[in-house]
Amino acid sequence: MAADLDAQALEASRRLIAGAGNIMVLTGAGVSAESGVPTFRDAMTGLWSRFNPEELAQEDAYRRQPALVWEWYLHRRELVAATHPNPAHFAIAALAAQKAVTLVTQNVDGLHQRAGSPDAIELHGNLFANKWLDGCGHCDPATAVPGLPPRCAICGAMMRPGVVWFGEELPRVARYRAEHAAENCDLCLVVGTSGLVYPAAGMPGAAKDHGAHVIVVNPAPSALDQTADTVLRGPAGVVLPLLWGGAPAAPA
Ligand code: BV8
Repeated sequence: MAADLDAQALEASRRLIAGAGNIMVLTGAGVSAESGVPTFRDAMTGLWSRFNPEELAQEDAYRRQPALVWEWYLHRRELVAATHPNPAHFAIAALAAQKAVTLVTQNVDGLHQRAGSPDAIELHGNLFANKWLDGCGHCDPATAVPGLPPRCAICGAMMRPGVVWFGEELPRVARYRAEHAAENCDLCLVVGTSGLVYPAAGMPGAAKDHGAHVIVVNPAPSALDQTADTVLRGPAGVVLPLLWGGAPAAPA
């Protein structure tokens, strides 16, 4: 067991989960760390080390340097496509088979879905989705002019990744569903997030304000430790299977 994982806190958390009615699980990049997906701020290795991801994941960066930003997303797609879900993803999928769970993720890597959580609410979109920047409404990927990035053959609009950039509103339905889950759960399990990006980072606090017990799982201190009733200091791939047993499955 992870060195600084408190056995009493673990046992108390096990009991809370077993007795919970509605569980909200909020995940961040840390849940995919053991799959080898660099966390949002780690993705800047090698070629990308001289850039700040929060500067690249912005619309004005895309308008200024479309080829650079588009290549950054292609690079991240390659990284993620080579990974597989880890025991943390599988454990969360297994929990949903036993309890009423709403899974809300800040991640864009699609690993929850590949681990068997088809209804993962993606607050920040998906790395592998595409959409258009200022499209004409008839932009069609099938006829797009290839390039970095591809462009609409009709209006010349740039294709862009289907993620939520900083300064952009979250998808309305996803945000509504996540906030509803936060306000109606009796247990909020926060896994692998630094708790720095809003409005996602405000959701555990909203759950607590509505009477939920908040458990944080993270090997390192996070901005949400203050909100937590219980902090389990360990890696998600180790802690989650200890909390309720995770169904191992073949990597998708
Ligand atoms: C919004 C998709 C309304 C893109 C992402 C100024 C101008 C505009 C907005 C703002 C502003 N100032 C503040 C804001 C709000 C802003 C924000 O919160 N900024 C922060 C930086 C202060 N939010 C927004 O802009 C949001 N929209 O508010 O719209 C609006 C509109 C206009 C103006 C104002 C408001 C949109 C936010 C979405 C941004 N898009 N991703 C892409 O991926 O390219 S966010 C991106 O970063 C990720 O998706 C993720 O959500 C976030 C990183 O957070 P984490 O997931 O927590 O990852 P991190 O690496 O930080 O931490 C990993 C954790 O895992 C660590 O704690 C580590 O200890 C732990 N860990 C490591 N290993 C393990 C582990 N845990 C468990 N097990 C392990 N093994």
